[in-house]
Amino acid sequence: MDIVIGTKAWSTWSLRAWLVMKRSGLPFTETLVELRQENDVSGAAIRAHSPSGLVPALKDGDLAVWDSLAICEYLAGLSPGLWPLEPERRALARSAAAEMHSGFASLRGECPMDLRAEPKPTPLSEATQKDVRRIVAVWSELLGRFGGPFLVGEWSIADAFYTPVATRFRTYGIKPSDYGDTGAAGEYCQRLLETPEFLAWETAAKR
Ligand SMILES: N[C@@H](CCC(=O)N[C@@H](CS)C(=O)NCC(=O)O)C(=O)O
Repeated sequence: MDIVIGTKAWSTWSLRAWLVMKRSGLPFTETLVELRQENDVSGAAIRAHSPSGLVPALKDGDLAVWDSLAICEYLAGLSPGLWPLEPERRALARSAAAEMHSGFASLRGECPMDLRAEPKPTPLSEATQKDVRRIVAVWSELLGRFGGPFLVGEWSIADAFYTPVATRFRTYGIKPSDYGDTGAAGEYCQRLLETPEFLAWETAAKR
């Protein structure tokens, strides 16, 4: 399998799928497309691999899967353990991942991931504060219900979906404790930034 990803410092959707690819334990290669090149150079390079013109895409023989959540679902079908087996945990992990996949537009627009940026506290709009409050509530609820260390216990696809959020919190100086956290969410946020898979991605992003 080959995973087509964008610039590691910026591409949050690539990061999510790549983390899951790594955790799957399946052998893979990666094709990196540098984003934001002029004259549609990036777009043309992506379209050569991805029918949507977006990264990530996963190529497996003549199959091209072109959306981060679909890639994760495909990998979960090939490798056990990426979603929890127990229906309750699985349903809540999927809910959390889906809410991230389709939501939090204000946070995503206002606080883009930049793994090369120096962390700096930044004032947030009302809409982004609302997104942050909701994310902290989701984390707190699931960590409280299942006891951690990850959202539904063991690491799952849901944690891949929130790893870029943890980088944004760090870069823009967003403290979960200012948004209703009583401790577990902040610790979880830090934990996401300390997994070996994320650290490997971050090192490559800074190179
Ligand atoms: N819903 C898609 C979103 C993918 C997406 O927006 N990817 C961005 C990069 S993170 C992209 O390819 N942008 C094209 C470009 O920057 O040229 C997914 O989950 O994979």
